[in-house]
Amino acid sequence: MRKAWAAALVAICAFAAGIPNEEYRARRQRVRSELGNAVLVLFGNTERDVAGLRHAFVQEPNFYYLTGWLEPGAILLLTPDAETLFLPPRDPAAERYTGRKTTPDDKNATAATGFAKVLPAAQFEAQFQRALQSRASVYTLPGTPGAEKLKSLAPLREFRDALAVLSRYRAVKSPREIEMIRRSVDATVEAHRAAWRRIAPGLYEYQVAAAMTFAMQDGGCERNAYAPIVASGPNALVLHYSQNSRKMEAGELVLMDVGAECSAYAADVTRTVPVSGRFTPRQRELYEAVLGAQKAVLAAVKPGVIMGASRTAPNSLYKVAYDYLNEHGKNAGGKPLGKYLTHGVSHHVGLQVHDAPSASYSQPLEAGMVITVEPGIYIPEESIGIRIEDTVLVTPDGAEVLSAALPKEPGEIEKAMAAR
Ligand SMILES: [Mn+2]
Repeated sequence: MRKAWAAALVAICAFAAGIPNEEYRARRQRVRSELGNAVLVLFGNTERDVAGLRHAFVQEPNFYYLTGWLEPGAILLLTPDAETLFLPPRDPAAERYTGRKTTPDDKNATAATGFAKVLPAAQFEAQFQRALQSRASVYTLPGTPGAEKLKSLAPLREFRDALAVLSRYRAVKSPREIEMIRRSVDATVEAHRAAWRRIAPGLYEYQVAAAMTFAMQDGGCERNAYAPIVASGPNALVLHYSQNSRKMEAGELVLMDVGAECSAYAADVTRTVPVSGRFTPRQRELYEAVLGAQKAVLAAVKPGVIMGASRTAPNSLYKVAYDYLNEHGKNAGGKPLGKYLTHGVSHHVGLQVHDAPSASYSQPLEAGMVITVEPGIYIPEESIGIRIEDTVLVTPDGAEVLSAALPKEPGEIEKAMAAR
């Protein structure tokens, strides 16, 4: 049964892997139509930037969003009336280590890249200068080595932030992107279920992370979308804890913030469960407060609302969570819980787990955005951290919880863990 499910997911992932070249071309066309009197240059990652013995090569996400191109060292030049992809020359020594790469004189370069014009990277500078002759400004990713290089080539031009523009586009997902994210979320839900089957007093956090990573990759996803957080007991107070080196004890909670990346798209899901399978009364009380806050936020998600980055931002998801926590539950001294909400409750999810990184927290939500809903409380005096996070699609009239298949009611979690 499980095998069949996994095989089906692999098949779906293989299908979904093909966002067709036409969709990337349409994205570039949209950017070009809004360039005005500017050009846009994006540098893909090089193997030197990101690959090594510890990490596999990953593409720069903005470059990937506009090209779908996964090979290293490429450069994208967009003008209002043309688009060009520049590829590096053949490097037989490097190819012995990392495999054959496409070059501009390969017969299939146009079909493989989806660009009518593919040129050697050595021609980039001349083409860039020519494109700039009649144009005033350059969009690129600020603060990158590429941006510094462009500034030295065009010191008198105005430089603009391409990340701001592309984050705005990237925040609203296409139907195909939403399908990809659904696959990643489904595999992530299976990973959490696998963790629940494995968790027990005496087990190390990395053993739970291993069970989750196995389930995701076995389910057709290439990798974790981010370093898995398996935080037992006091480690749950550390928001991005990733050592995963502690032995879990009976009576503690374990927080798992773990998500798959399938065909380049991330999922982001957190559950907090009891190590020995049953919440203590106090754990359950605090858990119910977070769960209530999470449901209140989910009920508030719809177009027009903002995520918000402060406790007072009006019409914001943040304020909904903060207010709920202040009205439900108390700390050991009888004070409200709101002050223990120490991070944002939402962010975009997509090609990156924190997607569209430059998108504003005060930008109104739109249908087609995919965000997290993840309130949490972190109470050092009680050595307890609880976060509940779902990946959510904003719909025309509300929200669809993509990770709804993963239980979060305390009774359901206890039941699932008792059934092992
Ligand atoms: Mn998150």
